[in-house]
Amino acid sequence: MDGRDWSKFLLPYEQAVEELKVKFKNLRSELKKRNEYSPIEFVTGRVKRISSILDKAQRLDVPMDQLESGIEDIAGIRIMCQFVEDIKTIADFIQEREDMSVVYIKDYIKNKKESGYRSYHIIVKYPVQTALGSKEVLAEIQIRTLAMNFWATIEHSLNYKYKQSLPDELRMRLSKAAEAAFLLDEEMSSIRDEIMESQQLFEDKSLIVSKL
Ligand code: 0O2
Repeated sequence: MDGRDWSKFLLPYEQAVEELKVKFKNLRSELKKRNEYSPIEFVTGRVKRISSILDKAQRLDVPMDQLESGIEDIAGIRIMCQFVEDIKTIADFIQEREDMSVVYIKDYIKNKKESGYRSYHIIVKYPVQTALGSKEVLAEIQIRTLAMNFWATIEHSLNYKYKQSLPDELRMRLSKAAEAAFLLDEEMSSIRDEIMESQQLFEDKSLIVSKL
């Protein structure tokens, strides 16, 4: 594929990422407007870089003509939440939606990765309406707490710097940091009711002030 073919190949994935970001952001704002608790804190998304697609295809032995089915995270959405409990709520929302269908789940919370990585991945099929008609693409939705995201973001940038071969000392420290993030999530969950109540009070107060 030359540069022009690649940009055409990525078009439906770009569209899927844009649409899915809007849909999950809307879910958050709708729940807030309904005065309900939102399990979604914020949403990001990206289309995988061509070099990363090619690296992954090589690593997983995916032929060039099977990238669409063989690489599941070309379109990637990330949903951040406050509490571990919110992850299940978001996963249930996704299961029930009629505009996407769940293909399978990778639960790196029950089974954390060797690196210490924790996150809940849902691979979905999502139809986009393109100029050439309807096209179903795969997308990976990663759901994680703010603490999991903090750890993963830092580990990702360190891995990028050290080109996947982290010095042992750093690897050990990251493993300890992953444990600390896990404990932070546990601690926050144990005072979840208290935190949610105070956030609700704070939002009610902001609403009154904005109406004045
Ligand atoms: P980018 O730059 O966003 O494309 P495997 O590596 O085979 O064990 P696989 O199938 O590649 O697992 O993992 P999966 O579940 O498809 O998830 C891939 C994405 O999950 C990664 O994308 C990261 O966003 C995230 N991820 C998975 N493992 C780790 C980890 O140990 N540390 C961090 N920080 N993130 C991880 P890319 O391709 O890395 O990133």
